[in-house]
Amino acid sequence: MGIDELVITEAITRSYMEEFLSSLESQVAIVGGGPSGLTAAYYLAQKGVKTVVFERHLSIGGGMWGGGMTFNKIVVQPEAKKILDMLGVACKEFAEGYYVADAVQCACALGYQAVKAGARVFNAIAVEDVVMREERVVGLVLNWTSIEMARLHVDPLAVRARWVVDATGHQAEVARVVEAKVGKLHTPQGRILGERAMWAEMSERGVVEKSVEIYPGVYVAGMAAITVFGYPRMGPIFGGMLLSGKKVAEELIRRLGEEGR
Ligand code: 48F
Repeated sequence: MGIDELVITEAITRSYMEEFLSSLESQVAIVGGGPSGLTAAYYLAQKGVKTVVFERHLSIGGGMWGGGMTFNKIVVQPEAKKILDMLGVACKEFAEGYYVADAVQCACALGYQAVKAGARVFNAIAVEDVVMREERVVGLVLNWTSIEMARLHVDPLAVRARWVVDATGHQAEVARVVEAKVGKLHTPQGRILGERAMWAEMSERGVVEKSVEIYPGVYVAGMAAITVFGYPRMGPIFGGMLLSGKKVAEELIRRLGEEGR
């Protein structure tokens, strides 16, 4: 049997389009496939929540691959180690309360487990805006990263989601769009405060605490939460990222459950 290029092309195009069409409406749309976004996706999908992740880059994993200064190891605390154990990532105790894991293994495991659990990841797609109805975000505006990079004047497309998670990292891109469009976030300060200088302990606590709804329909996770709430950065300790994603997933599972009642 020969190999037909047209069959390959049709297989890719049809399969992709089928999945894209079935992702036009989801329960949770996560912007950013870094550690916080992927952890949220994993926990949501595991509970059967229809979850989609949009990632600007070709590769998921965000800032995890390079550990600290490209020494590709990450550090996590005991609570977050439990998540890595569950994902099948090997952790080694370095000192009391500090575990070291391989950054590449972590990034691969997170992506693999999230997709295996049922999350649909669309890479090479950038979120450039939100869709709103009255005072609530109800969807995302998307375009190909390649179009963004080439600065082509091409209109985007839109998807709908009951909940959006801003897991875009240091830039808090979705929060910035919402702030720019509506003028005021539903946070105590009403605006993005910006990330402060490094203080790992305070930041690791803050990132979980501040992984909350910042505007109707929008949650923040990971470094985006730090940026919105003006907390310090923490460097290559990743426990807070994983715990933040888990917290947002649990919160959304609860809220979707309440809505379904
Ligand atoms: O930056 P990133 O890894 O965010 P995170 O999950 O984790 C932060 C840590 O990696 C590290 C740290 C903790 O120790 O300080 O920085 O908070 O992943 C964010 C992902 O979002 C993508 C981006 O390419 C990256 O993979 N992203 C950002 N903006 C957009 C986006 C956008 N507008 N559309 C789609 N993807």
